[in-house]
Amino acid sequence: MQKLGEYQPPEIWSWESESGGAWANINRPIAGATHEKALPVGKHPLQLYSLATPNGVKVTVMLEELLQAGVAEAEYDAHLIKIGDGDQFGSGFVDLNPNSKIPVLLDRSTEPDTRIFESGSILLYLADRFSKFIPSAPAGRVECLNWLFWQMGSAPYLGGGFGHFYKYAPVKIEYCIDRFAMETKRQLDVLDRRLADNAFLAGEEYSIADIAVWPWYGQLVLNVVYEASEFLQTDDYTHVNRWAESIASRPAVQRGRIVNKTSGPLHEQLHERHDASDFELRTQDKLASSD
Ligand SMILES: N[C@@H](CCC(=O)N[C@@H](CS)C(=O)NCC(=O)O)C(=O)O
Repeated sequence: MQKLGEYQPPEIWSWESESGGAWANINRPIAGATHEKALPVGKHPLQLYSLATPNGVKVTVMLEELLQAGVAEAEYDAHLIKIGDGDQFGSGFVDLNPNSKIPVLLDRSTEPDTRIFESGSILLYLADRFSKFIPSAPAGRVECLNWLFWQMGSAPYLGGGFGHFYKYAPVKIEYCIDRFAMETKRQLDVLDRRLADNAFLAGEEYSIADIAVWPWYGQLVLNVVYEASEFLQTDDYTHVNRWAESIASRPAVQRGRIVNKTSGPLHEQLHERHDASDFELRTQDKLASSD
């Protein structure tokens, strides 16, 4: 790597595989599978292949919310995909998501099976399938989708922009951190203004818009992602904080956020979820004590 300010792009970019960034080992300029590997399949119609990053948590929260709401058909198996080990480049995974990113859902109750990738697409699929967590009136539905798609377009500036340069890049680059801190604060202000007059993003009803936005922006103000709440002064966004705390206290969110989690306290790590009882019996603290 060159010193800051000294880099001049060459005529043709070439892949420097050891950039030194936190995720350098899995970043590649090409798509497709790197190895043959079939995915495991559990007993439920819904098979989730994921990891508890904010994008993964959206789907496990949604599935737990559906179950909490009494939708028994939302029972699911959540298989762990270790992206740091390159599981997303296995042939079975790539067959389900050619973009090689978690989360991926396979619905085996349809003929043929339905693959769903992109977390927003998964949330919308589940909401429509079970008529839950999406307003039924056209105006409410559109507002819900407005915020769902807002999240899909905005969070890469928070994650790939701010989070990357603040936490993961091998050097702290003021220009990059400034640029994305500014955009992140602007986005928090967008949310704060919306939530000043509305309990939830789509209005008075908790919906897939909140389920998509909370793991990123809710967990940012709760200081769970990037440990940047002081740096960004996130306490200033009082309405976002009120909304984030109310969602964090939901039982389904407390369950969903620990599914496929491989870091943090052991009682908050449920590596795989195949049954509702796993929350009681199979978190890492329980598995360790039964060894
Ligand atoms: N827009 C996608 C983003 C998914 C995504 O970026 N997933 C990350 C983890 S948060 C991933 O699988 N990264 C692995 C890789 O880039 O190789 C979605 O919302 O589903």
